[in-house]
Amino acid sequence: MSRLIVNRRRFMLGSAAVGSGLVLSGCDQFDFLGQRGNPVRQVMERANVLTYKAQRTLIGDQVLAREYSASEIRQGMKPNGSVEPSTAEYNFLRMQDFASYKLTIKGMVEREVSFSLDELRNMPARSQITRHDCVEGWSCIAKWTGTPLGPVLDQAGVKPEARYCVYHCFDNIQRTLSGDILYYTSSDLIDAYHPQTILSYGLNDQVLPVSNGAPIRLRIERALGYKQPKYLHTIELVDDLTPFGGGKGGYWEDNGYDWYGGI
Ligand SMILES: Nc1nc2c(c(=O)[nH]1)N[C@H]1C(S)=C(S)[C@@H](COP(=O)(O)O)O[C@H]1N2
Ligand SMILES: [Mo]
Repeated sequence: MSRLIVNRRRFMLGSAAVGSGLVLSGCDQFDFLGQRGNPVRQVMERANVLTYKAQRTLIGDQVLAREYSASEIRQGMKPNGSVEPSTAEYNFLRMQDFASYKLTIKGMVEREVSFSLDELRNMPARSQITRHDCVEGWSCIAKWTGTPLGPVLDQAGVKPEARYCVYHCFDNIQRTLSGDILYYTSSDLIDAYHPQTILSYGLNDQVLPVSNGAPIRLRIERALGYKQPKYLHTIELVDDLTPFGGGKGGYWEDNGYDWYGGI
C-alpha cells in the first residue's frame, strides 16, 4: 500500500508541473511535453501507467459509473472543444441531415463493417443520466441515449491481438501550417466493452445536436471529458497507438494529458 501512496504522490507532482506550465506559458503551453526526453514528461508517463494499473486494480473492470435521476439534470449540456466542425466532409453530411453518414469499424477485425445512422438507431438502445467531468474543472449532468459499443464491435469480430480502439473524428481541432489536425482519442477494450459505453445519438431526449457531437459521439462514462469523442466516424482496432498523431493515443493525450483519463 505504501508503494501505491508514493506512486500517487509522484503522479500529483507530475500533474502539478503540467498545471503550472499551462498557466505560465500561454500559447507554448504544451511545447515542453513534445520533447520526448523531457524529465517532467518522463515522470508523468511513468505515473500514468501506475495510475492506470492502480485504478484498474482498485475499481475493477465492469463497475458502473454513477447514474443520476432526471431531476438532477439542471441545465443543457455545455458544448466544449469543437462545437461546429468546418471540414468539407462534415459539412456535406450535415447538409443532408447525416443521411449518408456511416460509422466504420476497421483494423484488427474479422470483417470491416459500416453502419448508417438508421441502422445504429435500430440496434438495442440504452439511456443513462451521468456526469461529464472536463479537466478544465466543470461538470454537467445529462441524459445520453445510444447503442452499446460492445455488440457493435462483435459484429466486426475483434481479433484476439487487438488491444485498443482508436476513435477517429471529423473535426479539425487544430489548424497548422502542415494541415489540419483531426481530433482522435483511444481506449482499451475493457472501456470499449463496458456496459455504459454507448454510441450516443440522443442527448436529454432530443437528437444529439451538432455542438455536442452529431451524429454520433461516444460516451465512456468512467473517463474524463476528452475521452468522449464527438463527431465519430471510424473505430480502428489496433495493438499499438504509436503510429497515430503524436503517438500518445489522442489529440489531448499527445499534448500531455493522461492517456487513461479515468475518474
Ligand atoms: N471530436 C471531438 N471530441 C471531443 C472534443 C473535441 O474538441 N472534438 N472535446 C472533448 C472535451 S475536452 C470535452 S470536455 C467534451 C465536451 O463535450 P460536449 O461538447 O458535449 O460538452 O468533448 C470531448 N470530445
Ligand atoms: Mo474537456
